[in-house]
Amino acid sequence: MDSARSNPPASVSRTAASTKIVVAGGFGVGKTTLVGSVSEIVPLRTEALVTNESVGVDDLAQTPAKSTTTVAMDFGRITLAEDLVLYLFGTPGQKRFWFMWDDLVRGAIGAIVIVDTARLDAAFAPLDYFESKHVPFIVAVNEFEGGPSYPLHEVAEALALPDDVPLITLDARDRDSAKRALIRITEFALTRLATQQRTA
Ligand SMILES: Nc1nc2c(ncn2[C@@H]2O[C@H](COP(=O)(O)OP(=O)(O)OP(=O)(O)O)[C@@H](O)[C@H]2O)c(=O)[nH]1
Ligand SMILES: [Mg+2]
Repeated sequence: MDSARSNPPASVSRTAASTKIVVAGGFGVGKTTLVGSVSEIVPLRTEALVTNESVGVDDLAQTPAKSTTTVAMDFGRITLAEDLVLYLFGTPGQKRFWFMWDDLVRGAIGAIVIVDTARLDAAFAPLDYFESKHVPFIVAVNEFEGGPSYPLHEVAEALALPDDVPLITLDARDRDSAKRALIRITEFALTRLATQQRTA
């Protein structure tokens, strides 16, 4: 762990506003990886081994290399600007743990829905979820090496994304890339909030 991750500037922690962002998506799309790559504190993880009991319960066919899975949540923190701290909550991806999403989403200003182009269909349920909850979200295509690569407009079409939903690419393992995604959702959510307040 480097010192920048463990020691955020003291002035920031005393004066900054804080807000909550949810990192969501289907099984194994890179949610835990993203929270871990940007967090300036050691992220809290609730990983359990993927065991033989998972066979037939979880969709493991497309993720044979995956040995652990999130069973409750990931938690991390990043100071986006001197006056803005984000608390990051990563959801579990497996359907049997989705009952926890309502608790994780409560109070969040926005969400990043991560998608893997090899398993685009896994994105529909998370997208429907955030639409139904009226939580602003962006969609981030996690570019796995060797995975199918499509132009973003084709991904948007395949996912039937509304025109106003931002769609970006991402490498969940890369801190700068993950940070750009967080900046995007934060700007998007704050703009939405401002629009709602103007029209209320
Ligand atoms: N090649 C590549 N591998 C990645 C990338 N992001 C994540 N991975 C790998 O993909 C696997 C799944 O990542 P996780 O971060 O555990 O996925 P998750 O969405 O949290 O999974 P669940 O919590 O089980 O739903 C891990 O082995 C990661 O190292 C990426 O951008 N490229
Ligand atoms: Mg996870």
